[in-house]
Amino acid sequence: MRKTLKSAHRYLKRAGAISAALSAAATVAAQSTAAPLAKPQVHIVATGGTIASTNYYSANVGKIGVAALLAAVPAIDSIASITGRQFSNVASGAITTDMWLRLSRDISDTLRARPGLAGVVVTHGTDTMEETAYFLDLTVADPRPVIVTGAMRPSDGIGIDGPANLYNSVRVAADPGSRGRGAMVLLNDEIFAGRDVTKMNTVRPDAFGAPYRGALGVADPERIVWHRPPFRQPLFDLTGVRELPRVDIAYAYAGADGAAIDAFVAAGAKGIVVAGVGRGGTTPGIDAAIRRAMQNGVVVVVGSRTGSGGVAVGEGAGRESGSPGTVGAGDLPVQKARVLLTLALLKSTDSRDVARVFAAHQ
Ligand code: DAS
Repeated sequence: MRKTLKSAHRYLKRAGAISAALSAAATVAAQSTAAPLAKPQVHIVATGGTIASTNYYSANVGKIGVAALLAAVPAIDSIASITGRQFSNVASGAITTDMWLRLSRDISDTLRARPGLAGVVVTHGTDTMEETAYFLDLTVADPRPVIVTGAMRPSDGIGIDGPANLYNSVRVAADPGSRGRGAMVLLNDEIFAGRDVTKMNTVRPDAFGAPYRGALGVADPERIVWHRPPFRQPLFDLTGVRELPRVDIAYAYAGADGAAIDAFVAAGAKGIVVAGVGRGGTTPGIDAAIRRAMQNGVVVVVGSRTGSGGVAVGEGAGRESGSPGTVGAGDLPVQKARVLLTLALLKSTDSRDVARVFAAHQ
């Protein structure tokens, strides 16, 4: 009983601390001038997803906030000094490009305001986590790490993975070896580069992988193990960017015509990524629509729907499939190629420039 009260007291204390952290930006400013703490400081930005859900497999899906997420992992207190912010509480299918912009700025601003912070953890739905992680990887310039995590099982499920993922993400965010590695994804003890990671299973706790390049490291019980030295690709500066251009993905399949591409162009797409067959192949109908789109100034990138392996990179990569002038996605999955094309279009709408960007990000 005493123990229960003690942990309830600690929970309330933590919940109070978090709501104070949420209440005003001034709190963040105050923390930056506070005396240095013995434990590393980690900031958590919660966006929603299964990790923050209850009754997930029912018609009445519930939500829990960042304070309750932390309360489920009391051991975090022993490894880091935590602050938290509720950015949103949505399934990741509801994350928009506008939210990417705000989230990236929010994280960069927090890191700038708090030099004592070791790193940031973002909790996120797993469905589009890889896209958000890649966007943050390409836009948060600070060398301190951003770890994106979530859960495959809801917070009130059996054998839940959320608390372990959150705990390990805080460990990785606090680990000096994380510096200079950009935004990463951690689930199931594995650490992946934001660029390389993809969701490969709809339900299993080991749903994430990087089929072409492999994991960056693992969160072992006694230490964080890194398999490769830090490496970052060129970044994009979001200063002055108010909105991101529309970029859509068109899926190729036997007999596909160009209706989807024509519709995307009509809807205002500035870029289109084609999920090509095999090594970036298309269909006669898609080729014709690609030519029409390019005549309208739309930049077209061709990737593959296969899930692993690359397509030729560089302007004219689609020549093989009958669409010269397209840009090859390399080994980026189409949903990642969409993120890169969205940012590349902020700099240039010339497909030759975009091809150089794609080449630089392989
Ligand atoms: N609810 C889904 C999402 O928000 C799945 C999940 O988080 O695992 O992406």
